[in-house]
Amino acid sequence: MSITSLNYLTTEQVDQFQRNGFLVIEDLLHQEELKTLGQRTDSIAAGKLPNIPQTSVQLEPIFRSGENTIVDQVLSVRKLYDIAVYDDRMWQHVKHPKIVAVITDLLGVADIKMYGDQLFMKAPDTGSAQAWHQDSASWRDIFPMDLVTAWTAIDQSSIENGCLHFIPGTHRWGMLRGEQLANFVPDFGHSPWPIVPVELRPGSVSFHHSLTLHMSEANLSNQRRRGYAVHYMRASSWKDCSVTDAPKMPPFKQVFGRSFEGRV
Ligand SMILES: O=C(O)CCC(=O)C(=O)O
Repeated sequence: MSITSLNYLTTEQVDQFQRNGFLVIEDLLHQEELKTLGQRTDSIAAGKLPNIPQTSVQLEPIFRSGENTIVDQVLSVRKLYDIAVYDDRMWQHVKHPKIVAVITDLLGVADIKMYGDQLFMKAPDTGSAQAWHQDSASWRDIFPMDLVTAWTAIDQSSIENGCLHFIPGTHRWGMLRGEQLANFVPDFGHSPWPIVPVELRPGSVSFHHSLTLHMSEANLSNQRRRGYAVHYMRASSWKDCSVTDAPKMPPFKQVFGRSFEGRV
């Protein structure tokens, strides 16, 4: 499949994303693709791929602090990040034609770079929660604040094992940090700010805007919940180097289309 035009999604799907700040596409990946992705994930978490630096592996807090002893390395990892720049299999996923087609439609441009990637392992019993946040509140050196994440369910993602939850329309609120956000959190779940849990079958992908508020609960179930989040931006984005407290990222790789002099 090749992508040459911005018309993979229907107008209704693009409208839905623009209205809610997120969109679900069920069964985007074939089961075979998913199987190799899941196997690669576990090999990286197990430390079997020497080209992935240890700095890309973050353990769950209870293992980091020594409160729990590591019995199974793979099930002790909280997340793997910045892995696609080191690993061809993960990069293949970043460039997946269907995912890139959705991203170009949602951003409305064909020139795309990867901002970064994070693989949330969310192991049974120990997978920790992710509090309410907007991604651009961390990536506050990238402008415009109009990035899109493709979150691929490697396992079934359910309310029980900590699926993503979104608050529709919050991508139109602008950036909220610290007290600006904390002030609203008690209102979430009540009108006019419903919380929408997004349960996904393995191989389905949810897409969210970088200002959409989202969170996930701890995994208290006995089922794994791995999700691979790839963050895409316009190749014409600008990085404000005077912002010093944003994450330090590897060089941004071109995913599709053109690059622009003086931009990311
Ligand atoms: O997978 C999770 O639990 C958190 C994901 C997330 O925050 C993101 O993809 O931006």
